[in-house]
Formats: sequence, structure tokens, C-alpha cells
Amino acid sequence: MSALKPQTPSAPLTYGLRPAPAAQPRPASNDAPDTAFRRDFVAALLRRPRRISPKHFYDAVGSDLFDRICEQPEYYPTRTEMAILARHAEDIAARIGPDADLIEFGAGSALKIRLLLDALPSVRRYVPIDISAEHLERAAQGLRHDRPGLDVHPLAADFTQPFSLPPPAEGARSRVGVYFGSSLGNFDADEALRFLRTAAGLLRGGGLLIGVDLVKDPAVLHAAYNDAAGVTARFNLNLLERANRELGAGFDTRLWAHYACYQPLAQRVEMHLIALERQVVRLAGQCFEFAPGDSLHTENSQKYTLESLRALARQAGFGIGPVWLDTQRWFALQWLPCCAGAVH
Ligand code: AVJ
Repeated sequence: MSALKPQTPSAPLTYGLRPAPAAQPRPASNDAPDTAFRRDFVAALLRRPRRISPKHFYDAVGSDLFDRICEQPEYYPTRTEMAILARHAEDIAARIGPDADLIEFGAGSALKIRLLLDALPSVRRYVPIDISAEHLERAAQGLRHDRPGLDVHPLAADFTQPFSLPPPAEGARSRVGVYFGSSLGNFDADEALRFLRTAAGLLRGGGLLIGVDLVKDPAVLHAAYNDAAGVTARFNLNLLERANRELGAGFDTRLWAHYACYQPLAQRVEMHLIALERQVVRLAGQCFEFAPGDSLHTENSQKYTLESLRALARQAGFGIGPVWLDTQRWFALQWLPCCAGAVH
């Protein structure tokens, strides 16, 4: 679900989103196309510590694997957030208000929004944004089929980059954003603030409904990112398989371990891929050597307190509205109104 599309030259970037940069001429020795994934992956392997944006998990295979993570018994966030949405849909809908132009960041399979749409019959338009174009198109088709009256306007885009939105829908009273799944937690603090500031600028007169995972017993977090069926491990390792598929890299995934752990000082789960043996991998005309124990840091998943989330939101220019929680207080859906006159 979450998030985010590389700016490949062929990506369907329209509606005021920044055009993709022109393809750069590439060295003759390299037969993989010059994509954002290629650039970021090579850069990730050259930097120390090695680190890549988790947005690159979401090729078609990775998006499907993420949907399967959401079905694992240990991965509570999706199910918990959906239960909050189902239980409080009427209250939430009242905050969103009538005739909204609804923008969803990181819409993925667009399952959660269905719970809200039932309580929002007057929505003017629904704009799901996601980095995974195929996945997004499938979700949009499904929604159009199930709700023939709804204007569904999918946008394949990477909103980790500076972005704007299509002009407001005709007859819309307000523009409202939804950002589910605690995907905000993939950003580091600076990036999260930048994203929220951009969103606050675009949602003036409306607001943002944001779902975040809360700080909790680390054993619960550990289990959620180390499911017994190994789906999260496959999701993590798919990054290397994607490099094999798209960049002609020769990773042997049997030589890599999925490693996820909670960092209590930073209050986040970190995911890494860790080399188990010495190996040399050729990629984009270069050789990369890995020693046993070398790590590629693939994801941060920040956990929040209501205070830490609200401080961030306030700093970005949002007001603080009501919050809806599950009974265990594992997950929060926070309404952030964005006053028309707010200064950013
Ligand atoms: C979609 C970023 C919210 O951090 O929990 C799930 C992605 N990574 N299992 C999360 C994820 C490993 C997920 N987000």
C-alpha cells in the first residue's frame, strides 16, 4: 500500500506533478535502463552505511507481497486501522464533511478507503496516489466497478519528491487528504516534516486524516516484522530480486538474511538485509563486494506517541483535531484540520 513511484521517464506523471527528468545518456557497458531505482540502488551500495529508500520495495511483486503481509496474523496495523475506520466511519466522515475532493497518499489496493466511502456519499472525486502504477490501476478498476457513481482519478507518482495535486474537482467544497497505514513512518523526521508541510499547503480549508502506529510492547512489534510464514522476509528480499530482474544484478538471495528489530531509543523498527557470506555482485558495470555481516538498511518504520505525532503536525502547520484509537491503543487515526488562513 504505502507509497511511492520512481520517476521513470515513462511514468504517467500528469496533473501538475513535476515532470520526470529526461533520461540521461548511459554508459555503453550498462544495459539496464537509467531509472530512479537503478540510480538509488547503486548509490545505496556505495554509501556507508548502505541505505535505500523503502519506496523501492513496491514494484508489482513487492506490492503483492505487502498485501500478503497485511493478512499475516502477527501484522496487526492493517487490521487494527480497519477496525478503527469501521467503528468510527460516521464520526470521521463528519470531520471530512460533504462534497470533498479526497486525495489518498499511498493508496495501494485502496481497501481502507472503502470503509470511509460508505459514510461519505457526496464525495466529489477520489484521487488515489501510489508509486506502484499497475497495482494502482487494478485498485482503481475495482473501485469503479463496485461504485459506478464515483469519480476515481488515480495518479501514479512518487510523493516523496516535491509534488502538487490536480486542480480541485468541480463542485468540491474542500480538499481532504488521507494517509493510512503509518506510511509516514517510512520518512525520517526531516522528510516527514517536509511531506506534512507540502500536504498542509495543498489541503488548506480541508484537512488530513492520518493513521500512525503507536509505540508499544517491543515483542508485539518484533513479531509483526518477523512473521512466522516469512512473508516479511520475502518482501525485504524482493528488493534484491527486483535488482536482479530490472538491473541484471546477480544476487543470490540464499546468501542474505532478513533482519528486523525495534530500536527503543529511536522508537522505530529497522529492517536490514544482511549478507551471510562473502560475495561479489556485478551491477551497472561495477563490482560490489560484501563481507559476512554487511548490512543494507532497507526500511525505518517509525512508531509514534500522540504527542510526537501532534508536535510534528503542528510544526507543519496543521491544527489538531480528534483522534480515534483501538481499545489496546496500538494504532491512531488522527484528524488534522488545515485552517484556510494557516501560515506555513
Ligand atoms: C507500509 C511502511 C507502513 O512499516 O509497517 C510492513 C511496511 N514493512 N512490514 C510498515 C512494512 C515491513 C509498512 N508501511
